[in-house]
Amino acid sequence: MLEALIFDVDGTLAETEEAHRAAFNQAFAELDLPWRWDPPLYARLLAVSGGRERLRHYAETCDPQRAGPDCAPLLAALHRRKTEIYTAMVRDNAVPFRPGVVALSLAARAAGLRLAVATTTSRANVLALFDGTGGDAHAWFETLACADDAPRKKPDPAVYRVALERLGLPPRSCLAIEDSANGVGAALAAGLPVVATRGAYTANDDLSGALAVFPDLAAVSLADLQRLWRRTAPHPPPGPP
Ligand code: XBP
Ligand code: MG
Repeated sequence: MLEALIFDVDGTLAETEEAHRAAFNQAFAELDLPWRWDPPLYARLLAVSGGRERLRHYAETCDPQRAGPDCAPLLAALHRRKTEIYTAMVRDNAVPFRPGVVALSLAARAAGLRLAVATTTSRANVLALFDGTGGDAHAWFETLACADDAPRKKPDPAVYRVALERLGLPPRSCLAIEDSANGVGAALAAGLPVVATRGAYTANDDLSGALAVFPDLAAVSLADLQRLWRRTAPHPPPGPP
């Protein structure tokens, strides 16, 4: 029986990456760095999960003189400030949940399914997103597995394994909902069946391995997800002849 839905956050629960991008650029300006991430560049940089890892990748590939062992304090300060800016931004100017997310979450809970989050962003960012949308979501999710809990980022399966351990469920009794190639890869590597909803920044991602790819969840019912999940459930052994 499908027992839990495990949601990714950025790009899946909400289209938050534009807010992340704005927060990165404001942090660059405040620290007098000549860095500006426009949407096409940010789309490429999103191949690297994790803001901290994304900053290091950008510094090493695009501004190597600032990279190297001595840039770690700068990158850490940048990411701390970016997170402060982002949490204030989404707390004050709500980024709404994507179409269908609220209805599906409430239907799943009403049907007795458990909900969890598995994300490479920080817990602070997830809590700020929930605050900005009115706060109800704090009660929907039984556990939030975040970057704080799993330093190795997607497509590494670590964050999904944390969510599964906290739920006390085997991967096959859950269904992951993701938006990106890294996210689908992480769920599959953790042994979970996964469905995907393409986000604004993942329109061209390779989502192979997902049971289904939807434009969003607006037209997706819990029954649809249960039908898809049942395709992956082990068939009961044949009965006596
Ligand atoms: C998306 C990410 C995050 C955000 C930035 O997370 O890769 O790194 O882009 O947030 P997911 P941080 O899709 O797994 O929710 O700066 O806090 O990493
Ligand atoms: Mg995502």
